[in-house]
Amino acid sequence: MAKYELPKVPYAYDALEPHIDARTMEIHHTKHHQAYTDGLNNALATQSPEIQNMELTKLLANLDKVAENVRGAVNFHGGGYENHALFWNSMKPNGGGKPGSGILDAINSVFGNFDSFKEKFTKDTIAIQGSGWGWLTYNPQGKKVEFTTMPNQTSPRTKGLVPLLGLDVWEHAYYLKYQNRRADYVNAWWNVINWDEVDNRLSKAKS
Ligand code: MN3
Repeated sequence: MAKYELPKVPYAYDALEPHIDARTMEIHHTKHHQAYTDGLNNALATQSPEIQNMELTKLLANLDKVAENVRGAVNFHGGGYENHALFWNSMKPNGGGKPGSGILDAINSVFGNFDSFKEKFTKDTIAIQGSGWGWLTYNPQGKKVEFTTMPNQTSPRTKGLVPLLGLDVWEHAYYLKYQNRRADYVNAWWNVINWDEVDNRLSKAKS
């Protein structure tokens, strides 16, 4: 059984230059994302058809259903699989700027205004210790967006949150171009965000 395949990146590896360089994109996708894909398939291979056939988003939100001996692997590789698929699709060449009305209203109602949100996301994501992600999520309980950081590849879904926009701050995401300058990478990333995609995710999460 090899249910999961490496998802496509919807633009060329050099399309996000100069903000994210082609070599980083290529290695990040073909090596790192591939490794999460393989790791997820391997972990699920030992599980029942019921678990194997469960939607990944559901699986990540219900890790207690997975046998204990592979739970950590499904958390890590399953999170890594979905996080990266979301990541590629939430970027585009000539992206950035301010988001459209739906997501902007949601951001404004929680953070006051877009600049305050951007400042918090930037500051708290740069401050992540070790490897992890900064996330704008939708909380279906509170019916509002929220910012959270997650360690390693753990999905926001494990906390009942729907991921809307995530930034990977593992060193593999930026070290070739930015070396130790994580802040420069985070600041550059705002220029490639695909806000239409983020807005679509919010609409879906609310419906
Ligand atoms: Mn990564």
